[in-house]
Amino acid sequence: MIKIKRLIHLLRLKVLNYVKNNVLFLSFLFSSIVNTSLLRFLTVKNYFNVGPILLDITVLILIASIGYLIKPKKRFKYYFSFSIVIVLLCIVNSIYYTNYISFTSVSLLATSLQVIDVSDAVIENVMELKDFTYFWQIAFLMFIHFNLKKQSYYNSKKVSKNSFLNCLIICMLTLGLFICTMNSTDYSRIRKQWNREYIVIKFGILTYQLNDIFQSVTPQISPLFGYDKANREFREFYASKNSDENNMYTNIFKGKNILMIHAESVQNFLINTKINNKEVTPNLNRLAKEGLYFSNFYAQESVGTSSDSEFTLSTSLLPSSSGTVFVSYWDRKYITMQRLMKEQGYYTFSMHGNKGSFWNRNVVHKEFGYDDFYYYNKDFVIDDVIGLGLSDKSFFKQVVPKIKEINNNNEHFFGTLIMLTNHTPFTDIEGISNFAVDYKYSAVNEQTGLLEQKTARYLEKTKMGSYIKSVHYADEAIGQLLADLEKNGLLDNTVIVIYGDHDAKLKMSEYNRYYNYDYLTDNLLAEDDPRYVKFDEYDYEINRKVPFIIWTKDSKDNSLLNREITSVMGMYDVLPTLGNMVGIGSPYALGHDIFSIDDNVVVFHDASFITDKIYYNSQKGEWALIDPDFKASVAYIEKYKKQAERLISVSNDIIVYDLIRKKEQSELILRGEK
Ligand code: GP9
Ligand code: MN
Repeated sequence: MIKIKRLIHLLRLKVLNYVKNNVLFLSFLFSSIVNTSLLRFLTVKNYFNVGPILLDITVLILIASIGYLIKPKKRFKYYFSFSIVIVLLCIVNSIYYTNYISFTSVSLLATSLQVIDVSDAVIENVMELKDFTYFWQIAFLMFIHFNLKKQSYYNSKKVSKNSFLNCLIICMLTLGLFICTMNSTDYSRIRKQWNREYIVIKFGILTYQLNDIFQSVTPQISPLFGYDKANREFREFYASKNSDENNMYTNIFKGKNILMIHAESVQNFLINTKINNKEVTPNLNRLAKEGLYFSNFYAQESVGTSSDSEFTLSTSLLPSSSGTVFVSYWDRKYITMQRLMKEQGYYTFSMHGNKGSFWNRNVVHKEFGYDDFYYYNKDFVIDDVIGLGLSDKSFFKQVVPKIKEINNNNEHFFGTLIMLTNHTPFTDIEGISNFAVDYKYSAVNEQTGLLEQKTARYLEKTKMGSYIKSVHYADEAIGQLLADLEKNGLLDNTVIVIYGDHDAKLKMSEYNRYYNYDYLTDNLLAEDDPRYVKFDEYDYEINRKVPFIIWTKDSKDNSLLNREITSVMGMYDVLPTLGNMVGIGSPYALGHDIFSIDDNVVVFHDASFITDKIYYNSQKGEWALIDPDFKASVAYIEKYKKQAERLISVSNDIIVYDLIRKKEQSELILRGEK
């Protein structure tokens, strides 16, 4: 007992001694951690997560440890300067959060003056008193410093490599501890950095900001190398590219309003699907039946999911090979559908029920040529929240009067409505639709001899089940929108274009149950059962199709506009195809007008591709036949393999090296206009 007491006493003395000898170091550390945590508390209201505190401590000890290598008399200046940086970081982020519900990015600050039209932003409370609470750190450190000076503290100090090394060891330990708490979502989110709040909640503000610097600087550095080669290949590619010829669809929609509906995560296999004899998507089915329905259409997104699809649709280019265009390469010059429509005299707008900073849309949409971006609580009443933001039904309700006003004030409009509710994880929105996903059937009760209604547990409480309910909700929302548009006379001169932005990314096992459930045995069919539907990884890839529909009120009576197009088509074909119909086009489109090409190919971000004949997996170098009668030759595969790699490379070079802008600039110089 006495021994323990002595040990505790000794330990106390040691700690006190350590604190006495390291007052400045500890004061810096303490005040900085309080401030970075305070920022999290006041912004994302994240109180009980140890992860960000561990990482903040790691980064701060790393910074503070260098103080031990600095002469004692200059040490205060070092800690003081970093304190100012931390205080400013907290203040700037606090203000930014108040106004944009997100955190700042170096890449945005550098160009913010050109692109953020402040008058457009929701700056109701530019600054609040709470934004300045962080200043206490400066006063606190100065107070400590003057007291230490009085006690001649600095005279007794020396440069200490040992203390520095001890700090590094502690850093490794805290970092190791943090890494143990990370999951795969964390890794992917920090790499993509599109959900800034998530990163601050999980990693803390300091790691977020360091990661942001890295993400923002990489695209600036990479163009320094390889420009000449990229430029040559770019020019050669477009010099040899044939442009699509006019066809019977040319200008068919010239002068019509265009309303694009970005159908979040809606996949094509649910179109015309019935469960319990009820259609999952009755509204989409009707539109597909009455309009132009492209039934083999693929999104070509990469890690940038929704934003990549928006990018590919708008530009007919492919997503960038590293990072995402919306976050890292949004400031390059692109020929976009929005800009081209604007040049035709259209008013262009986008609307979305989530925060404007998501995917950096509040910056990118302006840059891409939308006159206005209506979003979240800037323009909508957030009266019904599901998942990430405003529910689709409430969103669409509020969208209609706005479109009406737009229609009254402009000759033509081109708008994009970005849906949100049908977003992963679909479990969050269980109960939003009463669509039954368990099998209902009648069977005779052997004891009573009477016919009974039975339910076999099919998809309820599975991811697939939640997804189907959620898609049903999205379909109802689309139905409601169309009915409201019609009521307001807004369908008379408007073309509705609906695209699924990417697949739902459900697991293969979900499909297995979906295709192979036998309600009579309440089990999955055996593989040797003749009814068994094989669904391997190739079927999975081929099944990632999303709907693409072009519909007008009277398309059902027009044989040109009332057709199913089964040729394989990709998101990059939308600009050439729809563009031809409205009288616009981009000379840099990588895709084709589907009505002018016979042997189309859809290239995915990893150089896998699909044609009407085969699906080729570039990772494995293997392919699956789509047309069972096709004899795939090496020459056929090689031709498309080369084409896929070339498209990806040219597209990525345009993005990274800003080749369209450079080409336009050199043309101006040649013409003597610059
Ligand atoms: C976010 C929404 C979803 O506002 O568009 O984006 P996603 O996660 O699908 O890329
Ligand atoms: Mn999406």
